[in-house]
Amino acid sequence: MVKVAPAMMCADLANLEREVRELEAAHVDQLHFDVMDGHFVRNIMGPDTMAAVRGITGLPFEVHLMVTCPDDYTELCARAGADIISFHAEASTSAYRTIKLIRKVGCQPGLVINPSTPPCAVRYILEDVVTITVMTVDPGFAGQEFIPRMLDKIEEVKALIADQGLNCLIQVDGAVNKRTLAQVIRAGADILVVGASGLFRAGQAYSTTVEEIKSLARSLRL
Ligand code: S6P
Ligand code: MG
Repeated sequence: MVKVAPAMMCADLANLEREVRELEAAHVDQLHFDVMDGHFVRNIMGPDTMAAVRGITGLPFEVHLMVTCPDDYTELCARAGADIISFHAEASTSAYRTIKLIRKVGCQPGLVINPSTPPCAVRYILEDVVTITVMTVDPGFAGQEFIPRMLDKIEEVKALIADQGLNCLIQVDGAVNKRTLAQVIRAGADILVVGASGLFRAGQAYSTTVEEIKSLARSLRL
């Protein structure tokens, strides 16, 4: 079953508890928190929002580290309530060490690749992570245009996982919405990060959107 992971930077931050209750009622699978250092990407956002939300929900949390030094953030994110910590292949110069640090703080590791990074970048790390996130926009901001060439990359990552007989899940992040959803699911996405256009500003109840996504996934995967 395809999982739905709302990108919380797109939620109404002035009404966060109400947002979280509506997402729980819509049966989302986990929450996606973007953390950005203003260096790896131009935007800035720390883990404080995640820590605040940890106090009000038992949903699994994944943190997407868009930072130059992921090793410096593992403990901070674990303390703020992360379950999965995802870091960028382009940022970590010592990915195996980063993975060890993430496990040491009691979290599960995930790897993220930018649109211009080839799928072979995940080849020697697949068995050590629980998710590979394929970015379908350049990281840093919500509301960008989907990059269609990424569909091939999702398929290629899927094939690499199958070749090695692994259970690692593919997450897709960036402009996943009504226009792109079916292609992303067909290409092999297991977890969909949905943000502005895909959920929070889709103009309908979150429960309707989540149900639409899940029933589309069921029909495409039958
Ligand atoms: C983008 C960030 C994402 C966005 C997400 C939602 O740098 O990693 O997680 O929050 O993509 O935005 P949208 O509007 O692209 O769906
Ligand atoms: Mg993200």
